[in-house]
Amino acid sequence: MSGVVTVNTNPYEGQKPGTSGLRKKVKVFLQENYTENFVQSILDANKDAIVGSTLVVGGDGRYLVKEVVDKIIKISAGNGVAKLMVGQNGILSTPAVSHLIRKYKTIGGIILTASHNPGGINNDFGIKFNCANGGPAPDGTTNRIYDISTTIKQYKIVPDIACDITKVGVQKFKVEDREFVVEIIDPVQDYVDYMKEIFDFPKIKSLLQGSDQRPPFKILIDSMNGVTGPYVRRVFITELGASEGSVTRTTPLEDFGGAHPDPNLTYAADLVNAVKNGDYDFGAAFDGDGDRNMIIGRDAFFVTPSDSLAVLANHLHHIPYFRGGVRGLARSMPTAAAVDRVAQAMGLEMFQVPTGWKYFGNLMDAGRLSLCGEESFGTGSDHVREKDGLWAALAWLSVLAVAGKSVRELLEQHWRQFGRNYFTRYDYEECPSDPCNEMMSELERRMTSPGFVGSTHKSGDKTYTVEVADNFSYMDPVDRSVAMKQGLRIVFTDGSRVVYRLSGTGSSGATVRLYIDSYEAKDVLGDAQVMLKPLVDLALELAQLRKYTGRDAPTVIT
Ligand code: VG1
Ligand code: CO
Repeated sequence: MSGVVTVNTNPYEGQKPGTSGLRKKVKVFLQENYTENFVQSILDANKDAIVGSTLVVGGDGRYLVKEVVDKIIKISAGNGVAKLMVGQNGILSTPAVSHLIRKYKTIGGIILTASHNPGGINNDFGIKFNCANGGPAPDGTTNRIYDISTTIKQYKIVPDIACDITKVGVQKFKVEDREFVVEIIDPVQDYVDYMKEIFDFPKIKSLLQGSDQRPPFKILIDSMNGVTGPYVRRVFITELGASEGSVTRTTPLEDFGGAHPDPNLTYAADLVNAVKNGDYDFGAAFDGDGDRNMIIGRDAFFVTPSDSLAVLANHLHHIPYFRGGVRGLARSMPTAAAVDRVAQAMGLEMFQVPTGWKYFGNLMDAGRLSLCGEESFGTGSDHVREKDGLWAALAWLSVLAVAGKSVRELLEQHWRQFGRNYFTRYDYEECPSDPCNEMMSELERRMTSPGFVGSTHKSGDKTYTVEVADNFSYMDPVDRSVAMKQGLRIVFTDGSRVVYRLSGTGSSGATVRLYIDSYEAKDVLGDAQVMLKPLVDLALELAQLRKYTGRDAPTVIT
């Protein structure tokens, strides 16, 4: 029998969850009681439900995941949690956690990830709490966790629980007069079973293997040394019969092999080059925790996430899960408006929420939202309450199996039907914080001054007139909660748009994001960087971005 020990502690500053959980350098989490404080704050924020509850725990395999799983086991035991479901070796993708919470009706889960941020002792770690609906905790809950962390005085722990997380099976412990159970689960099984319900696997399999009518469809799936490796192997190799050569970097590594596990044209350059130089019809990459996806076609034809969302929306009926009907569609505010046109054509409700997946959950729970996405390589549906990288790749393959077209042909057909929203995003990573904050407040002051709306701006051969200029705010239509200051937005009379935000997922300095979106009804086959050049120049000029960031060029262009 083990006893509960109450340990005195002092609060740390800054345990404020950002866009998606608390993310800091590993060394910050290694400070004495830093992690314990935050875990106890999560449990205290759920005080009424915690005794006798079940929680799911797992992470993306990065450095520190195993040690923190062990702490969570001991602190959960100390706080009267009845059962933990833990991924073997601490491994669970973010969408898999969301699914497990929903399937086993737990009160929530704790996800150990800093997502697309690099891992290893000198890089990032993160802790995120998801609620009973499987989704990231809403602002109300994360604010409560933060408030508790600012005054925390003690945490409760059972130090002498020794739980082996390497073996699948149930381990039972006696904690004072209660039983505490840890079930170590196969991280992949439930998730793969669910994918087989959602999609027509035989159909995808015959696409990949080819038939009398059609040559094999060659794919390359890149897990970027992140958590999706084991999921990708089970789905593509075991279930869909793909060859070893169709998957790459499928062993989760603590430092992601030194890679930046962010599936975009810059950080997933290996995949882009392999597809460009090889004989592949389709490429996909996922981020560290498996919720993001990048889709490319033959010759590395790039599908912007905003277009990906619109194309999937338009073909959703090809996926068995949606045969019962599609409810509404949604995107985050900075995401290009391509999907809005599909919603209109299909007569569906369309929502525009702030950046961050937590804002989609209420709409899904209310039965008003089926498919949603973000420009930041996030796509997902109401099958779980997180974005889901592998799901997106399977959705694309399902659509391609029916359409009998290449990725490029499908996109070009889409643009001819709906017109094209040209989109680009510029990221200026890890800039000095103070000047960036100043840039944002100065820009907001200017944008909201009298005379800015209606003003005209020349750039290249174009003239833009401001129609709307605001700091985006959102009222949740379900619970009427309000999120303020979600990004500076300038919309021009021709419908084109520039958006400025500071990232809420970085662990140091400030990352500035600039989003540009412009619609063309007919001229749909241009190059986005060329088409958007006047608008980009204007956006840089309006914010004086070069001056404040000290950067001539962005770190990443999408
Ligand atoms: C970024 C993206 C946002 C996404 C968030 C979490 O946030 O812009 O769209 O939801 O990351 O994604 P920010 O605040 O840095 O812009 V993940 O895959 O890092 O959990
Ligand atoms: Co992620």
